Amino acid sequence: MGYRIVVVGATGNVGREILAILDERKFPADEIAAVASSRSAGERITIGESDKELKVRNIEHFDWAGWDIALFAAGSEVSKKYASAAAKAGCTVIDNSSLFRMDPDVPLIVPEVNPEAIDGYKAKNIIANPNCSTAQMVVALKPLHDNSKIKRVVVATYQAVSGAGKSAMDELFQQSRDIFVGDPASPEIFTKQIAFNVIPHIDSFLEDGSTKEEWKMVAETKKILDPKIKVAATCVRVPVFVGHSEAINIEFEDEITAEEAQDILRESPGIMLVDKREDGGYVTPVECVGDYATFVSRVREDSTVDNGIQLWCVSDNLRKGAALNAVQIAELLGRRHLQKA
Ligand code: 11C
Repeated sequence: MGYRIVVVGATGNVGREILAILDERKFPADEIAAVASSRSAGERITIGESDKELKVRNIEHFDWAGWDIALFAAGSEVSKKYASAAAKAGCTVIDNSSLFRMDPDVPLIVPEVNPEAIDGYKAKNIIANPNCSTAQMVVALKPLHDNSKIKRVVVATYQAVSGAGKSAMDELFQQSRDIFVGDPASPEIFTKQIAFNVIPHIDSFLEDGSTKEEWKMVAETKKILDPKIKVAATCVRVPVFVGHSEAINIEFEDEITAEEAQDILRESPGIMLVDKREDGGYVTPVECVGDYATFVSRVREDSTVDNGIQLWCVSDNLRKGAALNAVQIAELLGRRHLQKA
């Protein structure tokens, strides 16, 4: 007997990836319900590259009773409206939005980093999935932190437009084409031209001059990995369709060489070290698309601080940053709590 799984936001960027990954990893599902807003209800969607199809069901009339796990990937508003009802009906919610992440009764999980924290999910029957830029960073930081405590992290992100949804991908495509043929590029989703440009602004501005995306990297890293770690983040949108990149500068309590850091990262779960110190001997976002790994390259010592290491980290933001992590949480939940005979 397998699980009865609901995917909410099944027609979106992350929802489609969740369906593909459930299929790729042969998640033991007896039934999968693809659920979305009334606008998409009735559409037929294919699962990944397969010829399997699902008919999209309307969330407004969906009965959560009898379903084991719901993976929500439709944004905070939809989670706010439906996630608690689903959880109360006995369907464990794995939520991709930022809505529950800082709730002390909701575990925020990256399975390679803090799997044991999932045991607290019963308080609300909800588990939160972190922001994509946090997920890949904590995968890279965790094994290094286990070796020597991290005091401070300074990170600059280079985030793909798919993090902002399908229409943002369309905007990059359209603007690139417009500029190429000499037409003006008109920003709609982004505040400035994104084609052939970079924008140092993701999510809303906070009073201290930082953005919500930057705040998420700080607060989520503390909740997932260690509240003592100080994080300074600058989050930047770049004209890349899929794959977030991060330049990460880490300060440790104890001395660590670049070679030791490479050896640790090479052996760590979820990480692929590609660090040849030669032309092309590193990973770029286009190479990580469709992959599960968090790629780490350019590991080197930072001689401007005591015990400093710098590295480059790239991952598919729709996969490890969202859909894959959510499916891994479902797998972890199955192993630790919801065993099926
Ligand atoms: C972006 N990181 O790249 C965002 C997308 O809190 O789940 C995910 C937002 C979130 O725009």
